[in-house]
Amino acid sequence: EKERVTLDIGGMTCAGCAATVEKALKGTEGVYEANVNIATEKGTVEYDPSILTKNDLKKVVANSGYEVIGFE
Ligand code: 9UX
Repeated sequence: EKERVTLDIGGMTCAGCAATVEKALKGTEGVYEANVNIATEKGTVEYDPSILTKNDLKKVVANSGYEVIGFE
């Protein structure tokens, strides 16, 4: 199973922040691929919904120091 979601991320101010969030997402079990863009302040994530929920992704972002403002 593979699902794709776009996260609206708040609190990132430079490319380093985006890299931190991306690394946290990529290192999470159940995440296949993650890309975080500082310019758009969005992240796209491909994940297995039988392992992770969207709310779990939100927690991963929060634990890395940033905030998911919404899902698209
Ligand atoms: Mo850039 Mo983000 O130096 O905390 S990594 S602002």
